[in-house]
Amino acid sequence: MIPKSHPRYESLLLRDKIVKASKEGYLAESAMIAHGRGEAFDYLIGERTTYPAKRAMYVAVAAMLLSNNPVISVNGNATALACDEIIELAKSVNAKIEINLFYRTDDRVKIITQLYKDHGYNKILGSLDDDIEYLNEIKNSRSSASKTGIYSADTILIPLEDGDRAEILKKSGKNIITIDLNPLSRTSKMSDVSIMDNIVRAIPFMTKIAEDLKTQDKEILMQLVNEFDNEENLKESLAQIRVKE
Ligand code: PTJ
Repeated sequence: MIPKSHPRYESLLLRDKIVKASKEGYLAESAMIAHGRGEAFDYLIGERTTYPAKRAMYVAVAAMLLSNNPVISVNGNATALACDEIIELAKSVNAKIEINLFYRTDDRVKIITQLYKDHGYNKILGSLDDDIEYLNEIKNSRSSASKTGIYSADTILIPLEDGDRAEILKKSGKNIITIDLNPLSRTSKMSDVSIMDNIVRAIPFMTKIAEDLKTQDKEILMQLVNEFDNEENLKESLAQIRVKE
């Protein structure tokens, strides 16, 4: 038990979730390295949601609400840290959820499928019995996608995504949104909307934004999306990294 008074309480809680998920057998072997990298960037931005991240979240939610087939892609880390919150966001923007693993194994897919069921979500795509197609006709697991999900999606939210996979998705012509604490990652640079924030803060905030944007006219959502410049926003995100003594 971590005492609530511990100065690193929130951060240690997330580490605990990652350790638990690793013991449950559904994380990639390198998941803790990825988590540690995220943690370091979060530390450098003061573990807060910055203004450029908020702006990107408004644009991301608007884009999802405007899409015909938005999909939230989930991997081991995203599930360990924000399973319930992802389900909430999916409901709120009417998006599908698809298991999309960089290090895909049947065992991991099985455990993650069951986990979402245990959390009340039975419609997960990318499971073992789903209809799988290959993006850009590349026949390997990196480009596999559910026929009714990522394969036919127009907008995909890919939190904590590896650069290779992001590149394949981008090349297939999809509108890509990422949540990635590293504004210098290939995924952040390649995406159409990059949210430099911790997934545990970003996803619930996006659900709140969705409740607001759902009441707005379509023109306002389109304006948000059209006026957004991801490159500029990433520069502003990077400038949020300040080393204070
Ligand atoms: O479950 P799998 O097989 O799909 O594998 C998942 C990982 C994350 C291991 C895989 O996609 C991977 O290797 O990813 P990368 O290349 O390490 O990229 C993950 C990115 O997520 C890095 O840029 C991290 O800084 C960032 N990141 C880590 N934790 C968080 C985060 N971003 C937001 N919130 C976090 N909590």
